[in-house]
Amino acid sequence: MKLGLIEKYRSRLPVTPATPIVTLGEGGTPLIPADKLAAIAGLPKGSLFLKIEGANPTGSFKDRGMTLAISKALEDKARGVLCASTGNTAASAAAYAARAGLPCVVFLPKGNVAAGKLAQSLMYGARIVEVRGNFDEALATALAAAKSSGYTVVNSSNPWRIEGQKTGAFEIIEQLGAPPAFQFMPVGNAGNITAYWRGYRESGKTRPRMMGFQAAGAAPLVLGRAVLKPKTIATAIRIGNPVSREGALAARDESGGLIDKVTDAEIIAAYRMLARLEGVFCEPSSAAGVAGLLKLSRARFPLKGRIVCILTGHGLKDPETPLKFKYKRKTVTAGSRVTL
Ligand code: AN7
Repeated sequence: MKLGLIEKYRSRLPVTPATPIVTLGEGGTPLIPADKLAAIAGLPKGSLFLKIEGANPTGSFKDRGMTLAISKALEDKARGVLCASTGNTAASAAAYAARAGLPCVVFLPKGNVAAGKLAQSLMYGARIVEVRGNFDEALATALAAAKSSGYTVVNSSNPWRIEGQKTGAFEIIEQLGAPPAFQFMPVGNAGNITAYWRGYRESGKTRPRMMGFQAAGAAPLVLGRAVLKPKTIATAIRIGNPVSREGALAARDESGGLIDKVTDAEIIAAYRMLARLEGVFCEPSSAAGVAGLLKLSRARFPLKGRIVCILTGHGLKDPETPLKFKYKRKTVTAGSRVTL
């Protein structure tokens, strides 16, 4: 039987014997080498790895924080849980709330949530509030609704979310036998880069340089100011005013890393390369870190040592984006001769 990550890392997480554990067997995701991508980035064989967070129970890294946030909400006798989300937090909250028997309300930016994520929230039985506006506006709407409602907010402003997500760093250290030299990852609300940095710091060994990448049309941390109308094909990171801004900047500065931006074209190129060259189908936002790695390698940024890219969500979350591309395909009559 696969234990969830709370049981695995109990001594390093804020739980007590009285905490009711709500788990779907999250964590323990694969870390696999990506030698073809490494060659394209001019890196030696065996130096580049992908952390497949799409292998979590609801298909994204959000499950790491949600197992803890929902367990704590249950322990605290919350009436229910709510969140605003670009889709993955909502899907994860809805699943863990269903398992806990807690009502769940999700506030979604109308028209900008990938189909698979919306399908998940519907299936898990969450109440769905579609907000005419972007994620940042949906979050403000959700927080106003939460006030004196008895509902616990499970956005990454919830401290348990970050605590749970830090376990990604613990796993990578176990899988490599040591921390990597660099970690590349997408940045939206900046909870994940904050959480990984905490995990690496708590592990008390050498630490990677944290390399975060935002979409060029939604890059508040690169510009140094909020973006009122964020725009990107990578809807998961279509966020103009990150909640964990300070955490992300600290991760960058304390690790000697950087937070940069990548264009939609660069994101899509990396997204397609991952699938075609490595057999790894992630969602577009997840490819932002790899797009950043390719961008830096083109600019001859000095990269040395082992590099991990966090692929935050599964490609099947968003079945619509791939269908926009042109592919060669043909239709034949059954029984007709097809030459290969
Ligand atoms: C696939 O679900 O913000 O920088 O509301 O779904 O920790 O926000 C999702 C974010 C990267 C960015 N990759 O992580 C939400 C939400 C995927 C994501 C991010 C998200 P953070």
